[in-house]
Amino acid sequence: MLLNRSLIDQHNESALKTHQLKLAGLQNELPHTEGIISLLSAFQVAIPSWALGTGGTRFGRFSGGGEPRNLEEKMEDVALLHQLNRSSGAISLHIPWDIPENPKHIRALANQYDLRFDAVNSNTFQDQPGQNYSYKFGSLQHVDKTVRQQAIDHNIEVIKHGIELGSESLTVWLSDGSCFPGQLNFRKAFQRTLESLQEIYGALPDNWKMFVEYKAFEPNFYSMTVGDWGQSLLFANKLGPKAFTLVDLGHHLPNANIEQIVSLLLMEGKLAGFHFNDSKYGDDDLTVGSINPYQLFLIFNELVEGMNARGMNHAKDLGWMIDASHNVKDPLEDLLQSVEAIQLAYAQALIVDTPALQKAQENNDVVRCQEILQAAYRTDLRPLVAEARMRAGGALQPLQLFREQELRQQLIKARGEKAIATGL
Ligand SMILES: [Mn+2]
Repeated sequence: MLLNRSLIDQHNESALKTHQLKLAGLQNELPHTEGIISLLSAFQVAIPSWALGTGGTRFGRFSGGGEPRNLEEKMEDVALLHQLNRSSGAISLHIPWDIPENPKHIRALANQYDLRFDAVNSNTFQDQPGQNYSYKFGSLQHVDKTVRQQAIDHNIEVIKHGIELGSESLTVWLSDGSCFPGQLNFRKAFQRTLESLQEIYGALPDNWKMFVEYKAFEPNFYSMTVGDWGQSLLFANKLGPKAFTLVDLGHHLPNANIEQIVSLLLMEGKLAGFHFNDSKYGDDDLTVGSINPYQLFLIFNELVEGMNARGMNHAKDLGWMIDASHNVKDPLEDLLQSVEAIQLAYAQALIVDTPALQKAQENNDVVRCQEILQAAYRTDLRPLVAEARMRAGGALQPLQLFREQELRQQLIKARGEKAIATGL
């Protein structure tokens, strides 16, 4: 279901006067607003295929109705988001939850919706029906070579699906690890995982990247074999130039300095990109920017500074993906909020007075450093983000338009109250 173009125009027309007043204020205050608007327009965030239905916890799941029932409907939802905000022009698939049975048709549909396929994600953290060997004690690290081979073959299969869709990266997140001291020989688990990853790496096409995602704990609670950025970087360095470390914001121990991790990975040319979300306690998978928007800004500040230092293209050289779970919100509303939060943090980072900050740093002027960062963070850039969206053909206020047009009710009408997204 797509929105009639004229409804977006009408919405923009009705909100235009107020918007222009706010925008003019910013244009007076800030230099280079045009440059920022064009960077914002180019910046696209991939929507994960697993985040379009209602998520849940191990205690329960409370469905919201009108969920996409198959890959085509998931793409339809992403297309709707992209139509509203013009910044969700990519989808990240999870295999086997969303196997493209007819890749030609899926590719044509993506073209029609102006979507591209971002990283494909493998899954060796669950057993699938009909699977020969269990991943109960790990996959790529498993003591039994036949289990490892099954996991390797699955990852190669995922690469093949990705090739058919025009994807150019594979994200590997492993739940491998141990729950109790003594359960695992850490060194052997690392070596086996490395050997398995090397086989998968060997199946990557030349223009592909492998993203090695880390996570501090859960589902294993004593050790994770790719538990932090150091371990991920070890793997990435040993694998070769096509392997990178993927940062999922929720995969750290509490209070980790993620912005520093990002800065150093960028310096080493080993940052893959992001899984955006937010958390209060652990891997909560909450809406990015909902708990700690200042941290998100600080991360983007390091990203912008670090990417500029390496002459990188902000939009294309890293992977920008959301990885969240929507347990109590409408998934589409949550994703609109997520993309807006990311765009805002990016915009705030773009207005940081970097030369002044660097000078203050060299002079040990700690007070000035804080003032410079917080001046950017406390500037309300929502009108600038809205302007970029409108110029690209989107809505000034996507969330408002989503509600005004009762889009969820329409989806429920089309798909039913009890529709459940595949994989959930
Ligand atoms: Mn993730």
